Amino acid sequence: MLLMKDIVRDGHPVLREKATEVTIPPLKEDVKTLENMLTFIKNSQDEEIAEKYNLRSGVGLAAPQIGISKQLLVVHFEYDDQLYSYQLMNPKIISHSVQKAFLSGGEGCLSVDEVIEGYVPRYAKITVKAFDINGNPVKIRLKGYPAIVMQHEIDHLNGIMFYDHINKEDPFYIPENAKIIE
Ligand code: SB7
Ligand code: NI
Repeated sequence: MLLMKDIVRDGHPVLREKATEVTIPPLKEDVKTLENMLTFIKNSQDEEIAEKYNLRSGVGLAAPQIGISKQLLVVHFEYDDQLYSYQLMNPKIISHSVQKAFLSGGEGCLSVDEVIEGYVPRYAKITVKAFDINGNPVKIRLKGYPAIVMQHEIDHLNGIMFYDHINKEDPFYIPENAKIIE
């Protein structure tokens, strides 16, 4: 079972590497990693389990965050009465809107212990091509909050942290035509 001690913290070089693609069909080892990652995220959202094991709640996780430099990610959350639960291999953003969007409360990261304030502008809509846990190709269209979370996770596979997107001169700068997500 994955615990907070297994979460790699900011400053570790693995968080700045470009993760390598995994083979399709997937190796058992990579399937196991995705299963462990999803269980961790579900546990982190379960009040009792999270309290017992001192887990910080998260809506997603990328393999580099557990020290594995491979293109594997999970997201798991409910939004607008819809469940967004994905275990993805080799995800790629194949198209995106011109419009940007950002969370009014900024972002956090399980690998970053401090609160870092500022808006994190991202694409408002994205289309992602990836492989699911069975090695089947999937094409996923997301907008708003789910699109933001997916971009946060894909960034981890490219060595990018959320605060890299915060405007250095003015952390609360709002790009033109950006959508604010409450
Ligand atoms: C706020 C939080 C997340 C994504 C977008 C906005 C995910 C936090 C958990 N993670 O560190 C996953 O990488
Ligand atoms: Ni993160």
